[in-house]
Amino acid sequence: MKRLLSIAFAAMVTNGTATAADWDMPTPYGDKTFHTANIIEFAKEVAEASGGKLNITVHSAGSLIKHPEIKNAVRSQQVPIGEFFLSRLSNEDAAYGIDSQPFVATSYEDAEKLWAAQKPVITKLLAKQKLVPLFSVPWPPQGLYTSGEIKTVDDLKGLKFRAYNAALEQFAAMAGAAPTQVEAADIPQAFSTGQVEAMITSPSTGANTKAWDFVSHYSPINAWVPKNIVVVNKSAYEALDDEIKAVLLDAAAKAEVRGWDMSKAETEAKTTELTDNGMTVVEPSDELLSGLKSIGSDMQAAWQESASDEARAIADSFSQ
Ligand code: PCA
Repeated sequence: MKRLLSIAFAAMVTNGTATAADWDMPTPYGDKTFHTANIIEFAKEVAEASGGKLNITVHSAGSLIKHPEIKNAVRSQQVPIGEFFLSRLSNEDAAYGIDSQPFVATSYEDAEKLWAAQKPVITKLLAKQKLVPLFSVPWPPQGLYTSGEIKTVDDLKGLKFRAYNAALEQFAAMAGAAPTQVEAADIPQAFSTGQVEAMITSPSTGANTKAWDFVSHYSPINAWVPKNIVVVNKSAYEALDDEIKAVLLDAAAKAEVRGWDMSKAETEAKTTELTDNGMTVVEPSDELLSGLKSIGSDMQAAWQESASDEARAIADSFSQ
């Protein structure tokens, strides 16, 4: 008994308290990104509300784990928690990718409705991998960055195009452009070395990567509203005391609300930043939009054919 007690005491001394946990949290995007700022705030709230019993250290910009490996790192318990771009998992199930399908959900209102339909489905899918979703936050609606104005889909032909997931790669290819996958952190280099010459992303990522150094025009085509997600490993979560579990879930719920608000505020603020730095913001012509939408409906038809029943159920409940 005496020996057991002294072991317990040693554990208390090394950990501060017997139940304290220190979690490393890899995230893909840089510190200037509002998603990262939101997560840092989340970590701070968890540390405060748990009285220092759960300390989350955020490792941003892929510094601990590279973006494509974050999900599996959480799954394999290499790290207990992490953030990634949700639709990157579309190769596992189309349910993960519906927010990145062109012209399905194009406003925050749509995105909220889509998330309500998507959340229960992906929660079940993630549970099979022993992952628990904590919160998900959208990027501002996605727009088009080019040198010179794009008036029709034909103007995109042959452009070396930066993509960040399979859906965008497909969309760019169907528009006649030549897509290449590039992480957000590598955008400036990809443009400066001529690897890419155009992209679709949010005003946030455009402004954070100083798009004005490489392209002259931004067109808010508002093609989709994709999301990041924060997930925790089930075993790591279950190892927490009930009181700390509640702290984590409460901070997560707050981070989701705060993140959506931050995203909405960014749309205008970051578009203004593009203009302030000399970019021309042009509303897309009807011809461009209808051309892009028609590619979107072809993609949607193909998506429906290959999607799982669960994924199709999301689309059905969203369109009601
Ligand atoms: N920014 C991220 C994903 C979507 C967005 O707006 C990126 O460009 O990689």
